[in-house]
Amino acid sequence: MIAGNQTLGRNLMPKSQTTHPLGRRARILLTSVFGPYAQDDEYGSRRINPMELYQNQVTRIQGGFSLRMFHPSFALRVLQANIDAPCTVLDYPTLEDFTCEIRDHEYDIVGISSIVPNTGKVKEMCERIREHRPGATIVVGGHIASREGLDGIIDADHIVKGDGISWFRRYLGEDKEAPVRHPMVYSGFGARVLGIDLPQKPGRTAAIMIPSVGCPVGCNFCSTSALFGGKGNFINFYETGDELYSVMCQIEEKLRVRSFFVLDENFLLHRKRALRLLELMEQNGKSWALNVFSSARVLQSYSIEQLVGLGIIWVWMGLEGESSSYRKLEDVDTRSLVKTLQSHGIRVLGSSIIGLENHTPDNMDGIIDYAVSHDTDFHQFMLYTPNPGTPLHERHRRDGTLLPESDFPAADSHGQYRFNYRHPHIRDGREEEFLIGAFRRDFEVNGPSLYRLIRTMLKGWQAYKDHPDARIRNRFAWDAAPLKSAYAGAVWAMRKWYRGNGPLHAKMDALLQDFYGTFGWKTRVLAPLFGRYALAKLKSEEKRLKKGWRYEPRTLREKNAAALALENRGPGRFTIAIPEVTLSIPRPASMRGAQ
Ligand code: B12
Ligand code: SF4
Repeated sequence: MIAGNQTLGRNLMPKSQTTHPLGRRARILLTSVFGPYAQDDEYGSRRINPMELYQNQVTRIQGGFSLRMFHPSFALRVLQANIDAPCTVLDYPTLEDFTCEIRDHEYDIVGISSIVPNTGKVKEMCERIREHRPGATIVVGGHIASREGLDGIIDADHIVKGDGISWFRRYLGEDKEAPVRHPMVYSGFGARVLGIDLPQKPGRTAAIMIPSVGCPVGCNFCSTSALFGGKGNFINFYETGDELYSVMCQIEEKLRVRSFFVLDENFLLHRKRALRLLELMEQNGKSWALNVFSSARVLQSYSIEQLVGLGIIWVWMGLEGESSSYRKLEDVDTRSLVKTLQSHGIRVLGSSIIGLENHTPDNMDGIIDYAVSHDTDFHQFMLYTPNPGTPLHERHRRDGTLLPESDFPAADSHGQYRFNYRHPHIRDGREEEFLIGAFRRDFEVNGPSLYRLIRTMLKGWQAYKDHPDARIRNRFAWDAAPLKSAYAGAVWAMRKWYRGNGPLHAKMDALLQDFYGTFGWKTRVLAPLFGRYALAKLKSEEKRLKKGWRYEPRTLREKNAAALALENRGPGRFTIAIPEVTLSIPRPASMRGAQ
């Protein structure tokens, strides 16, 4: 086990009492911070910091073309799945929901998961717990725990840095060495694009799969790596390809999925495990699709046959910036890598940083052009931000270049607005202009991400529809199913939308012709039918956005079996969706640090 998991906190318990007196009989509430999120308020919500991935930091200026979607808070599900005590999850509550929950229901422990920008919300939640449920122990975890002096800002009993599974097991007197149980949870909900709500059909939404947390690569700015011990460290939940395969089979069966969102910063870095998984998929004819994060260097170390064989359909890859000195990018021609991946149907989300040490107002144009020239399906731009706990933060702290909270609140330090430090070359808030400029140029030159995504999917279908291996062929057929009708209609609508924009109209037109050439008369008939509907929806979505419409996640409430058993005895409890959360794997997965 790596460093971390230490209990800091204001009311440090003496060592002899580091187990809760009720042990596994303690009633636990695990909660995310409260919403609404996409609005400016005194608790730290910000209009430009919605609880969404794409709209927040990827397609934020793409208007009605932006992919809108929420993700459940995975940490809460992972923790709940590994707690035997009665445990309720409250995800994305309003402040009122949260207050009612702690006031009207008995809890012995309230655990809050948060990131640093949401400190103000955690502070408020702790105060409400003290007021309405004074006997409860407050435990706070997640990235917020890296914030210095947190115990002086919030009134919590325990601030847990690092892995919460082992912390909770120890605290509740449960078996610390037991295999990690994986939660059964879909990766997203509420997906919407062009103003159309996408149905959550069984078999089309991906399930979440979390093989490990942390990352041994240890880039200087990376919170994910830092929280779990930094360079050389990570925590593996599943060591072998066999274990992963077993977990995936069980998720496939229970959730009826065939695609997985692998939330592991370096799933492919663990080569032996990934290749064993490939072997098992081949032996058992599994045509799964995987969405992964990967560094460019690691991706390049696999052959395209291996990537396609593993079912990689989507990859999140750090491009960081031209001439950045990150080892993960050494000797990689990222532009040609992106092109190759796309030609095999693999969608790429490229991630670039604005504001590296060598970025200046004078070279910014070139830097943005370079990023845009990748023509990735999606492009995230983020400000170079020293987050607490990272080596970059420590360097700025030593240099005295961090801005104090009074000048720059943590709530604004979310990477989509301003620097939280004095940059050597970029001053006067110009970073915001550069950031928005990067998004805009990517959108104007390359077109909507939806168009690019569909283009890549079509390439994949064209390349693999006649592949000799049925396992591969099946996956591409599954992936391409919406292309012939709905997606062709989306291209038809986008082509109409861009009729006054020569270059983009030409791109959409070429893609539509490619569709017609590939799928023939049926698609020629269906595309305008779907297309007219999509165009009308897009127009009304644009109007709605102009009027200031905001998208917020609905509140999710989930109980484990022990909590449900309690519910059944007590009167007046509200009804709650019951997920299957526990899943043991055949062989114990030890949790250990990296070599
Ligand atoms: C999924 C995700 C999201 C999702 C969902 C967020 C959610 N509600 O869960 C979305 C897309 C909405 C999102 C948004 C943002 N995110 Co985000 N996100 C992630 C991501 C990719 C994965 C988090 C995850 O689920 N990991 C898997 C779980 C199992 O790991 P974990 O959360 O670390 O949990 C473990 C421990 O931390 C601990 N733990 C966690 N909670 C608790 C609670 C208790 C009580 C205990 C005891 C322990 C504990 O135990 C868990 C098991 O080991 C991380 C990067 C990463 N790879 O970790 C960034 C990350 C968490 N996000 C980050 C940021 C900055 C943001 C945004 C501000 C981004 C922005 N501008 O683009 C917004 C904030 C939106 C808002 N209004 O709050 C930062 C946080 C940095 C920091 N120092 O605080 C991260 C680390 C990415 C980064 N930049 O480095 N995010
Ligand atoms: S490779 Fe990615 S996840 Fe790993 S340390 Fe670097 S930025 Fe973080």
